[in-house]
Amino acid sequence: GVLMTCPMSDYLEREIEKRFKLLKQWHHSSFPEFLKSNSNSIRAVVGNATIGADAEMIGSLPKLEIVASYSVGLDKIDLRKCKEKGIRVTNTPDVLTDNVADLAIALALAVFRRICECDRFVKNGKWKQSEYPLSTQFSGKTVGILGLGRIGTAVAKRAEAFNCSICYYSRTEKQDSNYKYYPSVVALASNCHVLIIACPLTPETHHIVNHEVIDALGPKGVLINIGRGPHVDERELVSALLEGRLGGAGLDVFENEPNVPDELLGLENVVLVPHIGSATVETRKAMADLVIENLVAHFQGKPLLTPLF
Ligand code: 8YV
Repeated sequence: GVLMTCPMSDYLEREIEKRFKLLKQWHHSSFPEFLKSNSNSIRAVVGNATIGADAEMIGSLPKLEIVASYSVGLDKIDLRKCKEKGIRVTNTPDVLTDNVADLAIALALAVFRRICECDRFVKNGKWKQSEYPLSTQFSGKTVGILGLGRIGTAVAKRAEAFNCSICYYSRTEKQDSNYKYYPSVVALASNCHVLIIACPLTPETHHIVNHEVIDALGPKGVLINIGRGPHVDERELVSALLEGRLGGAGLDVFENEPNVPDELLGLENVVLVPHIGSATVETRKAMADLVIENLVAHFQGKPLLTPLF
C-alpha cells in the first residue's frame, strides 16, 4: 500500500490508485489507531511540503521502503531516520524550477511597480479621483540571491534579462559562476536592492534572514521569499516593515502556513500569495508524474528517476 499524508493532487490520487492500494491519512481521524491496523501493509509514503514523514511516522511503519515527496523541498522528511533505516527518498526537482523562478520575478515586479495596489486602485474606482503615485523601477537593480541552486540560477537568468546585476550567497563560492559572491548573508543584503531566498530549509538556514540581515537590506530594500517561511524570522520581518526599516516584501511562504501575521494584511508595500510557486496545471502534473514514475521504478527494482538516496 501507498500512504498519502494529505490532499495534494486528485490526478496523483487517481494515478496511484491505478497501480497500488492507496491509503489516505486524512481520512482517518485517529491516525495512531489507523496505523496500528495498517502499519504492516504500507511500503511507500507520498508526502508534500505540508506533511512529509517525521521520525514518529517512519518509526511506526516497519515495512516502509520509500518516501516519495510531491515537492522539491525535503524539510518535512526526517532524512536522517530514512537513511538510518535504509528507506529511499525521492523529490520533484527541475519540473518546478521555471514556475518558482517566474513567481520570484513576478513578486519582485509586483512590489517594485505596486501592481496589486494599482489593481485595487482601479477596481475601487479611485482612478477617477486622482492619479496613482509613482512606483520604483525594477530593471537594472542589484538582485541578491540566497542559494544558487537550480531555482536560484533560474531566478538569476531571468533577472539578467532585466539588466540586473546579480550577486549571491551560498556556503561555498561556485567556481563556474560569473555572479559576484559574498561570503555572508549580511554582506549580500548590504549590497543588493532585492534579496531573493532560494535555498533549501535546513537547521543551518533556519532564520537565515534575521534582524541583522533585514537591517542590512534596509528601508529601500525588498525581500522576496519563494523558499520556506522559517528561512525568515517573521516577527523581525513584521517589525521591520511596520517601522519602515525594510522597503517591502513579496512572500509566497510563511512560518506558520496557512496563518499569515495580521500585521502584514494591511501593508501596501507587501505582496502575499498562498504558497503557489509550483502551482500551475503544467508543473503540478509533471510533479505527479514524477512521483508515480519513482514509485513504479522502485517497486519494479529499476533505478529511481530523482533519488535523494
Ligand atoms: C508544493 C513546494 O507547494 O516543491 C516544494 O518544495 O513547496 C511545493 O512545490 C507542495 O509540495 C505541493 O503540495
